[in-house]
Amino acid sequence: MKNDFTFAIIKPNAVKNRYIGQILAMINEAGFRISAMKMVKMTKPQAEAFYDVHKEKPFYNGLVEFMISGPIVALILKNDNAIEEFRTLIGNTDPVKAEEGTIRKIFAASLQMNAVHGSDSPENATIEASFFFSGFERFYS
Ligand code: IDP
Ligand code: MG
Repeated sequence: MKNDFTFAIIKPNAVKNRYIGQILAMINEAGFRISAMKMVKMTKPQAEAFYDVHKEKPFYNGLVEFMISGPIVALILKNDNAIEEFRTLIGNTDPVKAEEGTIRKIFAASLQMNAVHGSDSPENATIEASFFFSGFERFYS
């Protein structure tokens, strides 16, 4: 069965550049419903834990520093086939390779500062959503 939610982050560069509104508008226009949302600034241990899967990668330290450089917006988004649909909406990790009209193509500053995060599997969506939100903070209808 295809999953019905994904976990997303509006990253620090997009928050700093005042793109929250435009990105949320694109998310809504693409048919997603917001199930949970908050703006927070991660601590270094939190960012390290969130990106633990990438800890051996050469970009890990830079990524952690970037993700704690300012507030982020964390989101749980509902839609049919949410993970795949959201990854299509945001485009390739590298904005140079991302399709025209995708969120990363429009709002990314670089490969690292690529404006948004989207979960890559139902397992990771569940882990990531519960890293940021309790059941009490989620709306299920
Ligand atoms: P994804 O966000 O499209 O799933 P991942 O490979 O999971 O891409 O990488 C996580 C994040 O790490 C990316 O969104 C980007 O911010 C950063 N990143 C990935 N590859 C590089 C790189 O080669 N240089 C710098 N940052 C990178
Ligand atoms: Mg990823």
